[in-house]
Amino acid sequence: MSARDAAGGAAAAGPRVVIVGAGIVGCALADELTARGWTDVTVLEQGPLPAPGGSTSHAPGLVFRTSPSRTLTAFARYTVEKFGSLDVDGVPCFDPVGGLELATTPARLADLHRRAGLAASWGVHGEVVSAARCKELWPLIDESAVLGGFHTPDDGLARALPAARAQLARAEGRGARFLERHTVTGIERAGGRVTGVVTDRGVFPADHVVSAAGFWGPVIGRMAGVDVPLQPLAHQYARTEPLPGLAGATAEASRPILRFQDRDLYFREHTDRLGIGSYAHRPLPVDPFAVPGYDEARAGGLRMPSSLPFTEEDWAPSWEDCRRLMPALRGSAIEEGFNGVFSFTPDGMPLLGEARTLRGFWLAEAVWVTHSAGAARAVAEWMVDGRPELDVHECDLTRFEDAQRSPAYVRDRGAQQFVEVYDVLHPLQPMEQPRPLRVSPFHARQQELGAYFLEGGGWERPHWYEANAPLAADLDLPGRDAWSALHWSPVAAAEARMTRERVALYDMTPLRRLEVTGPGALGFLHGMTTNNLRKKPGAVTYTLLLDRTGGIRSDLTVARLGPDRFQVGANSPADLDWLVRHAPDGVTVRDITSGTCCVGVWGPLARALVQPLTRDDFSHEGFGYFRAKETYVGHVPVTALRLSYVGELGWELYTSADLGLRLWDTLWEAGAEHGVIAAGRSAFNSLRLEKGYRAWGVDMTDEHDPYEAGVGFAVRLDKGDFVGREALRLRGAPRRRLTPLLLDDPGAVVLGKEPVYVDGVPAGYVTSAAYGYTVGRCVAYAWLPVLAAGTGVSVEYFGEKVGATVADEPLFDPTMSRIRC
Ligand code: FAD
Ligand code: THG
Repeated sequence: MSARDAAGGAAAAGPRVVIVGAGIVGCALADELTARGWTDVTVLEQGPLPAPGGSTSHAPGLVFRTSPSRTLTAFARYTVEKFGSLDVDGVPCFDPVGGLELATTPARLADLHRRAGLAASWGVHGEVVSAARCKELWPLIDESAVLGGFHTPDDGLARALPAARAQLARAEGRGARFLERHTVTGIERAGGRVTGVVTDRGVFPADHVVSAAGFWGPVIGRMAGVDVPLQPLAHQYARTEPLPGLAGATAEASRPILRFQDRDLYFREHTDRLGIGSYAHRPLPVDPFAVPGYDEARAGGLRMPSSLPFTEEDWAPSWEDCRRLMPALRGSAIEEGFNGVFSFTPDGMPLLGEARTLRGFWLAEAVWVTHSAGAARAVAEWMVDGRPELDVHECDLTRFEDAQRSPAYVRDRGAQQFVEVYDVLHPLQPMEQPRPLRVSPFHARQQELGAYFLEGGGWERPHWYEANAPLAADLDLPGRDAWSALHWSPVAAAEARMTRERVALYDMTPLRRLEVTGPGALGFLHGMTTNNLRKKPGAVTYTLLLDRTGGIRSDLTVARLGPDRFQVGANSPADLDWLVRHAPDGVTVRDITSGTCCVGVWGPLARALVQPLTRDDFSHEGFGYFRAKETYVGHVPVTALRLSYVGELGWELYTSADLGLRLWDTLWEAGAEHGVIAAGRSAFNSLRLEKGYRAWGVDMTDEHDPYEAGVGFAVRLDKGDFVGREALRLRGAPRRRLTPLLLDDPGAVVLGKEPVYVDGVPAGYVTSAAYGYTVGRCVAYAWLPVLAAGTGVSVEYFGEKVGATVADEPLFDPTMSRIRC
């Protein structure tokens, strides 16, 4: 008899769920699942309850909601809302003391304005305040050291352990079981599904298992054969002795939680003491496999597994910084400190979702207290309803490529995330290590041309080529502020112009390619996507993957290369995951990105360049728009697709990786007489925005339907059934739209994520933006209420309001005369 049967109990509803770990995440998830009627929930915890010894047990609980990630901010907003409604014995689980981020350098002050913009975009109230106001809010600081601050009055302190207890109690009230001192030692599986969880005290059968084991995630993952790409690192937290400046305090805290990012420090009150956290020290990685569970006998209730001895030598410089910021600390000392362990992922985002390789095995890992309720709600919705309400693609555990899950990568990137946690990071800021990781076969040529590489998905991606600098010499471009000039060059403008006027080669290798084959492939893809795919081989179709509610999971190009053979141009690894999950027997879905490469040959002279290299007819009549051919270019077998994300005549040419360099050289040599150039992503992004082509994951996500996102043209409701069709039928008229804006001032630039004001009120946010070199204005797409073309709005950029006007789209070549020729 299993432990579960032995427990017996009341009839529980829903599938059998076992959650590993009763930290803040496990408790929140049990609460959210049982609230949705899944009450057969068992939470297994190796430590003693209610303080089992994980990261939650001593998290100081600062909740700053503002983040560049809209998803993380939404998670945090829900945490604040939820904890605000919870209490334990009358003590509320959230204390809205507010938040204050300080600037001591001009660059930081500018960044605080940018963060204020992010806050406005994501619905968080905050304002940039003077040094004097900072002093008023935090009397201990030396006003002369501070230039200003960002004050968010509704941020505050989460009481992490009480919040866990309150959610635990509520879940228990609905039938969940929390079993302490149960150490999970194995995950049972059969036929690609989880079937149960093994502990030192018996086996628990399960239909779903969620690892909420915090920084022990990789240990549980190994039991399930699933990579859990997180790196535990220790981080210093110390408390001062009682401070005269806080004498007489009765409340646990009354001043805002405080961040001093210029010195990688944060502060909170503990009644008459200060608690200080530091990210200033060297990364202190911890091997999760070497951290034992909680052993009360040995620990005497004090040393929890997530709390390592304080290292004085790492603390010393930070203590100096603290005393400079708060002179009152000069006469005081640290009373206690520890090095607390928690999780860092390669990109700093949580790991949520179901493993592709093991059905029913879920992760809810690398989640801060700040995001815990929101993340748990998303996972619960995902499990119960099949999808979260909120777009969580940035947290989806499938986002990492194979090359991004090696222990070495996870260790290096995790450490880097620790170092950068408070840095001012440009949206294009590339990772420094490990580089180069993935390179296309054209890499050597790109280096020769002086490519300025940035990194995405592990790929080295040229943003422009210094070799083209002479072409930029005579361009008359508006100047840029320092921020928008970072990772940008006027050479991009020249590359854009050459693409519109002559011909350019674009490395499209990182564009994800899937091969879908088998007798049922056509029916499968037709039923999974919105457009009509029942066309003869040789057709290419732009189509959408929707979820059941009609939200956009991706936009694809589907090339029918043979009766049962398709090449799909996709976006994120989640597309592969989604198609593999749904593929019936006899249909094979394979990611062929790594073994192949792609070069885009685009511009009015593209045909003149390519035609002499092939015996096939590349005329408009012989090779129409959105058609595919398998042919040869010089010595190289290629699949050619006639389409263009930059809005010019031309082809995407695909071949196997081994022949890539030969393909590039062939095109380069033939292009010499046409003045061919290599062009980078900076030009590419500008050109696609002028053309109004959406980027999935930035401009549109599964929170949006095709009509409001402006891709309704790819939906054929009359084609027969497809995923999302019924939901689309029921959708009303759009109340918001992905709206093209042109900034009024030809010299103004925004970069994305800025708030947009209509009639002076925040009404939406910019998704992507780039200077449109052909239209001579910055193009910005924004989610806004439905507005007529010509409406004036404003975009906030570093605290300044920039005028913009709703435009008609596309801004460039509405008659398609450049492409269909
Ligand atoms: P945990 O709380 O670690 O819970 C995981 C549980 O799983 C543990 O109780 C563990 O015992 C159990 N478990 C593991 N393996 C097994 C097994 N094999 N069998 C059974 N049970 C198992 N976050 C903020 O938002 N704001 C802050 O100010 C903040 N400051 C921090 C300061 C410090 C010093 C530290 C260490 C962390 C801080 N964090 C902060 C981060 C935050 O504490 C964590 O991200 C969060 O608590 C993680 O919660 P969790 O439930 O995922 O993990
Ligand atoms: N190339 C290929 N596949 C892709 C992309 C790509 N898949 C992912 C992503 N990029 C898809 N995005 C687009 C967006 C627009 C177009 C192509 C891919 C496009 N649209 C035309 C338009 O809207 O006018 C044509 C639409 C139609 O005729 O249906 O070209 O870059 N291979």
